[in-house]
Amino acid sequence: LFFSFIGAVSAQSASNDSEKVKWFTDARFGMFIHWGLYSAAEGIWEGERLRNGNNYAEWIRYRNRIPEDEYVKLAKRFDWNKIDPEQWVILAKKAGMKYILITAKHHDGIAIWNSKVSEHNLSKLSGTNRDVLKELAAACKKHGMKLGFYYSHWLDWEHPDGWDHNQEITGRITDEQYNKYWQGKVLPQLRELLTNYGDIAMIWFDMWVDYKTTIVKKEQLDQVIKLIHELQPACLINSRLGLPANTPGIDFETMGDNQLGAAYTNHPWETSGTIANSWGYNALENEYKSTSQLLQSLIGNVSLNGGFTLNIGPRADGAVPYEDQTRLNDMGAWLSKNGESVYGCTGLQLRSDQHDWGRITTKKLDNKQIVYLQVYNWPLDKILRLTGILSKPEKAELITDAGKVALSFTKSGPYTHIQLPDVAGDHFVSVIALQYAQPVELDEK
Ligand code: FUL
Repeated sequence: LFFSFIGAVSAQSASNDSEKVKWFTDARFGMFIHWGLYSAAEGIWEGERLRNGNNYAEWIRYRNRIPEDEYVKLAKRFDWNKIDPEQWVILAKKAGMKYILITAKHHDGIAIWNSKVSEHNLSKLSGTNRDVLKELAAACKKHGMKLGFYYSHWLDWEHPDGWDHNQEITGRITDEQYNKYWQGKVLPQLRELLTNYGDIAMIWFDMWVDYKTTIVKKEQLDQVIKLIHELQPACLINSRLGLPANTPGIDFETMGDNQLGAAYTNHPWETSGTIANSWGYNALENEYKSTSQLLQSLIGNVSLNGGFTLNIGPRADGAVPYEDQTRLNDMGAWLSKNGESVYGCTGLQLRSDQHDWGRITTKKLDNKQIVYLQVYNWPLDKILRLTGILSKPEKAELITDAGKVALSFTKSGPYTHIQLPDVAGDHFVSVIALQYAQPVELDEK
């Protein structure tokens, strides 16, 4: 009796867990927003660009050793007449994104909402009654967009008992001091975030390291998980809390910054990526990824069972850089045409990814299976060679601006050869949908 009871409980919770995360694994594409006090510095401090290291403009306080009293003055540069969070939501929607994730508190320690827990918040510092998260939550609700919060739990360069990995700003602190920060800021701020803004889809914590190698204690992480489960049981938690993806309480894995998937992974995961180098607005940015590159990051991850959270770094007045907007609009146009090959899709676990023309995504539809060939390179000889699927498709169709166009194909053993028209289906990535009567049989040899 005892054992069967245990079995029943764990089977139950496993299925609940996959139910809980299903919207996320179906969504595949979301918007990250890095916006905080640092946005007003724009990556430059007193005529000097970011000192050493990467180009992360949201790190300027740390990198350029900006004293607290100077840093908080940046709040005066926020133009509340212009700031309009609904514009971010409209842009995300147009881009085909299914959720928004915003930096509620980044490493600088400054909450961007009207936090009662700490005076170090943007509303207070910039002298407004407005609460950007209230407005963003209302706009998300209005437009049917899921909302999640980034929260820097590990690093906090404002709090006297907070942590900085090199111990240069907050100094050497003891476990007891750190626990004061945890109990006095982290937990109460999370409580605010999960109480005052309606349904929160996820809290995205940020720590690249395992808790074992730093000051955070497992017990403290457990307190966080417990609090979230108590306040909003449906809210997802990412692995950067400091625990591996398969730990109970961790709903999905977050890869390294801009680190795309390398192999098919069964548990839910995502990569967060930038359009240029920085996450926060950087006026000196000059290396932008192309729309094709960003689409390939999204598709490549989906083909390995992952998702993609693409960042924008608005300025202090809320404006989204033109380069970000154009890419998002182009991705949205592509998704409105080819979205069926991304949303709700995963990849095929072929023996090896032998295809030089692109990637494969797939989904089950009733009893059928659709396999999407994501063609990055349109073959010059107009024959697309697919290897590794033994089943014969019922039909092959190219998705074009004018709708789906039937293609002829030949089948022999593990090879499916598809005859292509002269003109590609899309100038970024062309999608060919192969429909199979049953789940496909793969070539295991
Ligand atoms: C990193 C942070 O240090 C960066 O500033 C940025 O927020 C990125 C998404 O995660 O770990």
